[in-house]
Amino acid sequence: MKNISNTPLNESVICPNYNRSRLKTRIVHLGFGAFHKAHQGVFTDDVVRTSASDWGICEVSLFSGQAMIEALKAQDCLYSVVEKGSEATDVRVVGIVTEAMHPALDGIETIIEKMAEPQVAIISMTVTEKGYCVDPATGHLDRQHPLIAADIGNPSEPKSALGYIVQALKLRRKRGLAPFSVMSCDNVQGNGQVVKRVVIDLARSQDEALADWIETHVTFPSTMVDRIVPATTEETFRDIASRLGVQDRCGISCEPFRQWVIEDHFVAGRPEWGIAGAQFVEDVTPYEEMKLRMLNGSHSFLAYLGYLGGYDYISETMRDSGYRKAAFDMMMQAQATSLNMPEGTNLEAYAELLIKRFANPALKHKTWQIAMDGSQKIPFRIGGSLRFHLKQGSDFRWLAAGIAGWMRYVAGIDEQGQEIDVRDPLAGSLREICDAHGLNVSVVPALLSVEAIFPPDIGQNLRVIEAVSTAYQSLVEHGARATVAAL
Ligand code: NAI
Ligand code: CS2
Repeated sequence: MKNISNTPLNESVICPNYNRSRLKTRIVHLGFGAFHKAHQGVFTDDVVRTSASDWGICEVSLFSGQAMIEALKAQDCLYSVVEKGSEATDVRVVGIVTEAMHPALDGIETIIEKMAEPQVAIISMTVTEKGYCVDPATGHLDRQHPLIAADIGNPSEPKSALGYIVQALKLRRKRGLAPFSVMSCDNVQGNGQVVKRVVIDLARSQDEALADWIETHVTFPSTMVDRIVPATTEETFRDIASRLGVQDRCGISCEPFRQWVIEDHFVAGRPEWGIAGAQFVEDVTPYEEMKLRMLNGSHSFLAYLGYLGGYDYISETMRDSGYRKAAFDMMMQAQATSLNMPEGTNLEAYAELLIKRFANPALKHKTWQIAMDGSQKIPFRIGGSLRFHLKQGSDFRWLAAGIAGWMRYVAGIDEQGQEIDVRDPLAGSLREICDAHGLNVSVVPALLSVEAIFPPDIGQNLRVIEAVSTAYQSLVEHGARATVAAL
């Protein structure tokens, strides 16, 4: 079958300018999804394009994505990235993937053996916020989580990403091999510390000595990652095919902007990602907080209130002056004020750039996509800044409106009475709470009592209950557009 590896591509396509046979699998990535392809894949490709780097990646998907891995194998592990600016579009083929695996195609053992190969130095991951199986009450591993319960019962045939990592480390230790570093690239606050905690918790459930060895020898650098990469649709695939000259079911389309800030703690080396624009720092916390609060926080705000206001895409919300102004005010007044940034950081310029990026009409980023998994996202995006304002006694009306928008959204019925397809690990229990109250403001304290999302210092705070109730009441009486305009 004609594909990207065996068909001449359109002349303007940028193809690998290096001999791919020099690449070795030195990274195994878990979660070959939209974001990884357009972010870590592109950074690593840039390093190989401009240096003698031999860092290649074995791509693994553990759950969904079997067809994607099959397609990748069938096209010699090449895939395309279309970078869509407001004016120009660039198309490139990424060549750094050396292998592709899925448990249903290759078997669990093959993947663990790959991770345990001596030259593998980094296990990186984009497994979504929920892939870390954290118990929000303790910050430790949720042992009741179905994937984790299964892994504890049968460690040699893991299901969770964490289970694969523990098994691979166990093999390395047994064979006297050096450890690797584990690098999370998910939008999780303190992603390195989080994955460290849950990996060690899982290891400890099997073998104390293994857990101690991991604690001492494995590093878990935290990262701040940024690039807006909407999920692909049939329209995206048609667009990619017309630009390439051939179909690519592994292709992805994204914005031109990309940013990566990484803690430089790698036990077995790393690619020179700095060549490609990554920034190495001692502590990524301020950058992570900046991005999670200013970008992702306002994204969630726009997603819930935009969806309710009848907007399918983020760029549409930016054409509504009320939403555009509210998003900027939220960034500057609710989020930027809560940050403690290194000297010289210009948060106003950052906010202005975010508004421009959100407005990019070439990106079809669905409000519905960003609205997904709100229970996992809200704590990082809104929780920290809300705490800051409660302590300062300052104004947090944008945060309250965002939470109220989420509450109105998870009720599952939109402003026109149409069903909303709410995707969230807690969707069922949230819907039960909403159904018991109807579209009544009494639902606000009930939802604020869900401690997995709102710890008691937030959920039981009277100022929070009052501000969210006011915003919720406005949403029910006047709708999302009027509520946002009035902010
Ligand atoms: P995606 O849906 O295209 O890919 C998700 C990947 O995660 C798939 O390979 C899937 O198999 C895997 N996965 C899902 N649940 C899992 C679980 N419980 N355990 C192990 N693997 C699991 O999503 P996309 O766009 O690649 O986003 C993934 C994550 O990347 C996001 O949740 C976010 O944390 C981060 N991210 C995404 C950005 C974007 O604009 N798309 C930008 C910055 C970060
Ligand atoms: C978005 C993010 O889906 C979401 O929740 O807020 O994926 C966002 O596009 C990225 O973090 C941008 O880097």
